[in-house]
Amino acid sequence: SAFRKLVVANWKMHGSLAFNQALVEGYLQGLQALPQTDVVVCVPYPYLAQMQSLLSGSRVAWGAQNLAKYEQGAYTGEVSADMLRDFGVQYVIIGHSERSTAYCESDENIAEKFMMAKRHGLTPILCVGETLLEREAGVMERVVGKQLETIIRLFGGGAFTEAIISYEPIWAIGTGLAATAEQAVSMHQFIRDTVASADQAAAATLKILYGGSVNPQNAVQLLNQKEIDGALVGRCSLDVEQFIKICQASP
Ligand code: G2H
Repeated sequence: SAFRKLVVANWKMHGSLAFNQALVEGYLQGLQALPQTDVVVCVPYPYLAQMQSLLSGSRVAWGAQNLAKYEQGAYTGEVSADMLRDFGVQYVIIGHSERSTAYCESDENIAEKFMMAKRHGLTPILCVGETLLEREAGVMERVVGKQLETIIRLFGGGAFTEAIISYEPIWAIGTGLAATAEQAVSMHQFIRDTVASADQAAAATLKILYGGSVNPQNAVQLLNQKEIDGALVGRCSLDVEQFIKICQASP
């Protein structure tokens, strides 16, 4: 598509003040030679203030890895969209499978969080994807389609305007086994078509990333596909050299 490639780091539950500072300073230095790539770093909540102080005015934006589906109230342990905005957050990962499995998030819950992000001017990075069993049974499009349809049914296809979807096949997450470019391209086309049949204009503004064991080797193939607008990178985002190589792989 016509977008600049976007590489999103998902640190998951890793980091410390000292580790993070070295890592983002490394990112900023490495990115000087790579003006063609946009970068976002999604960090654990306690480090958002650190990102705001290290990255304000730089070309790297920062994001969170989850948010509450409520505005405010008696929800112990939850963090609201307004709170994220207080720390300059622009992006938020929604519905990562590590959350939907471990914390039993339903498609409806995820849809509500997605809209909460949008209502507060945050760009949602919605994760969708199938398990290995579902792929082997040939129902991966049905599974991903249902994840998208939940949002379309509740809020309409226009909800995807300027949103980001990350296709993350669950069998590829943290396993070292990434999807092939062919598998990813085919699902990315399905995702854009599904959104387009609900809202053509919204589909044209939607970025679709690939996530799941992206590394410097497979990034070249993946990021050079026109259907793949970027990558969501877990493990390899924790190492400056590997992360910069992945950014370098984008045309
Ligand atoms: C998929 C991905 C980023 P990893 O979860 O969200 O992680 O690159 O470690 O597979």
